[in-house]
Amino acid sequence: TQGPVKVTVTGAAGQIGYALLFRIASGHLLGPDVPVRLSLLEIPQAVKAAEGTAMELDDCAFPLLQGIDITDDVNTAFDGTNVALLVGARPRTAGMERGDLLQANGGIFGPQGKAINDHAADDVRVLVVGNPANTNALIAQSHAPDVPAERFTAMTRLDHNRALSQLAGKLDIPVTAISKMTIWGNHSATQYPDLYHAEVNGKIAAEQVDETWLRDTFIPTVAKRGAAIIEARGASSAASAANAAIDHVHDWVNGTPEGDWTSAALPSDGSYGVPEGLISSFPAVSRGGRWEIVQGLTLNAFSRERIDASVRELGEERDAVRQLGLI
Ligand code: NAX
Repeated sequence: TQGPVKVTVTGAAGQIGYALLFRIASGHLLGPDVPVRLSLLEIPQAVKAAEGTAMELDDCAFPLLQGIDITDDVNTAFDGTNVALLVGARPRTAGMERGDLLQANGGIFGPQGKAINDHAADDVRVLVVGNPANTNALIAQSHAPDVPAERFTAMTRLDHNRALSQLAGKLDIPVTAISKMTIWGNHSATQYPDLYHAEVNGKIAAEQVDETWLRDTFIPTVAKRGAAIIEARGASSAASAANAAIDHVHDWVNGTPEGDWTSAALPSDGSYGVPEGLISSFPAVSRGGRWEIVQGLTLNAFSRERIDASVRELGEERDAVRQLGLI
């Protein structure tokens, strides 16, 4: 291939950025023989901190890292970018209404979508991590009419990995014994981690745990894990979020293993009754550098109800950003 792959990370001076950049530069994002060039986007007040992180990246002398650009200009940041990790977002602060939150994020993800549209490489792939991730991805995508819609994705891989870990702990098995885990819907408390298709050593996971545990412990533990981390650490998930972003892009570029799938929030094509265009989490495989939604799964009444509830929330978020003129 010609030249390094350009990876843009927004919110580069934040805590996820700090956990993410070193793994990108060491080859975990794209592969151990793929040179990378990093582009760090920050707000002006945080550029200096990003420069500090870049000094540390230099000091690692990573063989694959071919350069680091740091900017507060969105057009520069996405110029020629192949992989865009949209991490920086406006967090909800005390007294902030949902409309204010969506508005503030619209002000970030709209211009970033436009800059990606106008300046990124033709093969650009976008992963939105910053919350509300699914709807921020929708906002960015709606400002990038020239980029295929399928290139805009949002992260539910952390939820997926949390679900693997919780199930493995419950059954006292290694995570490698589990396949076909799915997170459906929104990256929010309404998300639905599905054990009716997940398998443990080839057998349906739901049949190996009791239903009370599945419904009253497993699902809420996975869905509320972010809050539990904040409670324990005094800060939100950072290294695990960075790890999940690495997993998502790695699988998107390099493919998912045969006989298994993962979870990713992808623009719906109407599969499983999810309205077309909503960026919702699905069971997904990656083949030839493209995500495909796993087809043909049968949903029981419980799963149907849970998925519908989460998708309804996504629809409400879309209506809200539409009303605010953000998409
Ligand atoms: P931090 O507050 O540590 O870092 C965010 C960084 O973004 C800051 O350095 C800030 O200056 C920068 N930023 C803000 N606006 C920007 C803009 N317009 N352009 C460029 N940079 C900008 O947050 P961190 O813990 O790193 O989390 C980042 C985001 O990830 C948050 O929105 C958080 O809610 C979200 N998360 C998403 C997860 C997921 O599974 N999808 C899990 C982890 C995390 O909670």
